[in-house]
Amino acid sequence: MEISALTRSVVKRNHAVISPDGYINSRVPGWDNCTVNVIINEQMGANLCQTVITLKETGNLVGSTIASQLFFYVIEGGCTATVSGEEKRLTKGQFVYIPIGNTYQIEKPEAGTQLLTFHKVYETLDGYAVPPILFGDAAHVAGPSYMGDPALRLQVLLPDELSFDMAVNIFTYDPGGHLPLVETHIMEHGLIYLQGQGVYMLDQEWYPIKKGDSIWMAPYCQQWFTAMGKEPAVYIYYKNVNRFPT
Ligand code: UGY
Ligand code: MN
Repeated sequence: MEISALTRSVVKRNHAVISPDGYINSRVPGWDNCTVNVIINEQMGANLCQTVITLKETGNLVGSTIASQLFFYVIEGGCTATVSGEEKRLTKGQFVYIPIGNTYQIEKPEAGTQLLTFHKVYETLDGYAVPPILFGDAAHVAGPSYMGDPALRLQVLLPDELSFDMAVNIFTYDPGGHLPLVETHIMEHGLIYLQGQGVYMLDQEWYPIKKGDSIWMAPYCQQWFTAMGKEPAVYIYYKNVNRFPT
């Protein structure tokens, strides 16, 4: 018999591993007929919010972006997204970036639709306009090798432009592939595994990780990952970028 007092989830000062076995649902005003799990939030010391939303067939998300920009990514299934009047059907691997100052509706989901969101308070930059609404498809984003290692591939989903203060990337590691160095950096991450498994080192502690798990890494949380198993390990991650280090 499994012992319900055990979990792989941990929440520490500068990192967290959240596995789905610890999920407790939140009710979010405007997000109806769905299950919302708030994975990362300022309550844990983070400067971003990450949620996973599982929609019923009647699921309907309505809202507007005010201080925070919002990024929706379809993990499973499909739905219709309308952003300030622009409507598109989104399926697995597709996404929409919603800058501040817009209204949105997500509706008509397929059964079993699961969405990922990243939210970040937008920091304006003198001389640059707020970025535009952006619909995209990860399947159409190139994945060049990372730092010259063909076992690692990085897809950059949002434009590499100064008007954007957040990046969302998909990192794919072939089995045995690993980060070429222990990263020690000011940027913060939120991520969720879309596929595979491996071992993550966070702040000199070691964690087994697999599909469905999420991780928060605070600024300067040291990080390294190696993929294990028979299929590539894939995670989609958030990173704050392009602003002056105050
Ligand atoms: O972009 C990054 O900082 C990325 N290489 N970090 C990570 O995957 N933990
Ligand atoms: Mn990093």
